[in-house]
Amino acid sequence: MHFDRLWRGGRLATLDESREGLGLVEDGAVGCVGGRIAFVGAVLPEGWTAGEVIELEGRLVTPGLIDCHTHLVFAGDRADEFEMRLRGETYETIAAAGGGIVSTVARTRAASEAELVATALERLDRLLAEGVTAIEVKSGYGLDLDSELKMLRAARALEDARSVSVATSLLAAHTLPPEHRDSREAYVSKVVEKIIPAAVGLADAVDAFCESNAFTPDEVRRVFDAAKAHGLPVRLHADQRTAGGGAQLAAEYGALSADHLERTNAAGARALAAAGTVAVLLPGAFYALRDEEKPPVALLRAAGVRMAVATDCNPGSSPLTSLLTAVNMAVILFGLTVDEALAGVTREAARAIGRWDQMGSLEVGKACNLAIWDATRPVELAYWLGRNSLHSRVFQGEPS
Ligand code: DI6
Ligand code: FE
Repeated sequence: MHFDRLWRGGRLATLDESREGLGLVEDGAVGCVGGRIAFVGAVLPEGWTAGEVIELEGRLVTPGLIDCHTHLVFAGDRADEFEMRLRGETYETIAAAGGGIVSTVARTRAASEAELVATALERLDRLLAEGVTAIEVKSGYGLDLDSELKMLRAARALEDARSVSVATSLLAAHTLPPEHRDSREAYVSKVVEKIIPAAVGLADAVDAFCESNAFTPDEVRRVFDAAKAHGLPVRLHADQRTAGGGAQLAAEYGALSADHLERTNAAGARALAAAGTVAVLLPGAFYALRDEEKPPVALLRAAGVRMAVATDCNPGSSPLTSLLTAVNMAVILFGLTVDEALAGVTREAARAIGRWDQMGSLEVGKACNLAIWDATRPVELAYWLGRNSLHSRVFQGEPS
C-alpha cells in the first residue's frame, strides 16, 4: 500500500464507535491517500510505502475539531451591552429596549460582504489555531433577503480563504427585523416564500430561534415545513431562555440538532433520543449570560441523546472564540465527562452538521483531518484553561 503521507508513533483517539470510549490506539499510525484516511491502526500493512513519513513522537492525535454551532459572521460587537449586563440589565431587557440581536443586524446590513469575511476570518483563525478543521456558520443578522444571502456567501467564502470545511445554516428566523415589528406574519411568510427558496444551494440547513421573544412553535413549524419542502435539514435553538417545548419541536421534525436546551425537561430529552437529534450544548452562552439553569445533562445521558459541544460564537450571548474553552466549560459547568466533551467536538459535532459520513472520527474513507497535540492524555485538552496545546493541524491530508 502506498500512502501520500503517513503519521506514525502517536496515541490516537480515533472516536471510532466500534471501539470503546474515545477509541484509543497506542503507538498508532494514520495513512492518507488523496486527502482521505486510507489506514488507521497499530500494525501497518506489509510492504507499505509513503511519499512522506511524519513521526508523532508519542503525541495525542484526535480528529480535527468541529465547532458545530457558530454565528461567526457579523459586524461590530456588543461590548457596550456586556457592560450593561454587568451593571444588572438582562439579555431580555436590553433586547426589549432595541438592543440585542437587532443592533448587530443594523451593522451587518451596513457592512460589505468583504468586511464580513475579513472580520469573520479574524475569529476563524483563533478557532483553527486550536485544531478546528470544520465549522458551522449561521446567517441571522441580515433578516432580509439580500442581507441573509450576503451572510451566507461570506460564510462560504471562509472555506476558500482557509483550510476548513464550512457548513452553513440559514437563520432568517432569528428575531423579528425592526421593519416587521407590527407584521410578524408577513415576515414569516417572507422567510417561507422568498428567503428559504433563494437560499437553496447556499445553505446546508435551516435553523430557527424558538423563544418567547423570537418565534413561536407554530411560526417555527411554518419555517421548517418550507425547509423540508426544499430538501433542507433543520436545526433549532430550543429552550434556551424559556421552556417552550423546543426539544419536542425539533424532534417532531427529525432535526439534525436541538441547541442550548437549558430549560428542556425529561419528555424533551426522550423526544430527542427517539428522533436521533443531537443535543448541542453551548456553555459559553450559559456562562456569559450568567444563566442559572443548566441543560439536563443527566436526563439527556439517561435517555441516550448524543451530546455535542460548541462555542455559539456570537457578539451577544457568547463572545467565545475558543472551542477548547467550551470543552473545559462543558466538563466544569455542565458535568460532561472528558470523553463526552471530546466526542462533543468531534464525533457528535459531525453528526450535528450532518457530516458524520465525512468527518468526526479517524476511520478509513473519511477526510484526513487531524489535530496533533503536545499532550499525551485526552484529559489534558479539557484540563487547561487558556492553554492551547495544539502541535499541528492537518486538513484533508495537508499539514497546515
Ligand atoms: N441564541 C443565542 O445564544 C444567539 N442567538 C440565538 O438564537 C444570540 C445571538 C445574539 O445575541 O446576537
Ligand atoms: Fe446560537
